[in-house]
Parts: sequence; structure tokens; C-alpha cells
Amino acid sequence: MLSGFSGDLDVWTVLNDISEEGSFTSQPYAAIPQTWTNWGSNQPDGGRDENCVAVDGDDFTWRDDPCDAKHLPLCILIPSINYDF
Ligand SMILES: [Ca+2]
Ligand SMILES: [Ca+2]
Repeated sequence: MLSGFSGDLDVWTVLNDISEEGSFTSQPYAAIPQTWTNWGSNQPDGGRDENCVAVDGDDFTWRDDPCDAKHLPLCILIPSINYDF
């Protein structure tokens, strides 16, 4: 188990509704077109208390959570950048 994490290994996405409640976007962190959603049952349900979106480690559904909750970070590869691995 990773230090500071408990339970499921949930992962943060860049989606958030920080700037406008209920309007989830990848801005300002990335310009990813949002063409589909995968909200879990009754999500999003947090109003202004939950403005960041995490992926559930069990069923891969999305939920809004407080932005200071402890989840694993998501790494994004931007297609327009030439990565040299
Ligand atoms: Ca919210
Ligand atoms: Ca929620």
C-alpha cells in the first residue's frame, strides 16, 4: 500500500468544475475534448464542496471529490509532444 493512501487506488483526472459549478472541463490543466462521461451512480453530487473528478479504482466510474482528497495522480501524454523514452 502506498503511504498516505488507503482503500481503493483511485486516480485523479484533470476534470474539474472549479470555475463553474456543474460544468466539468479539463481546463486549465489540459485542452482535452470531453466527448463522453462515465459518472458513477448519483455522481456528481458534491456541489461546491467537490470540484475535482476521480476515477474509482474498482469500477472505473467517475465521481466528484474534494480537490484536496488523496488519490493517485494521473499522467497525461500530450500527442503533439515528441516524447523520447
Ligand atoms: Ca462541484
Ligand atoms: Ca461526489
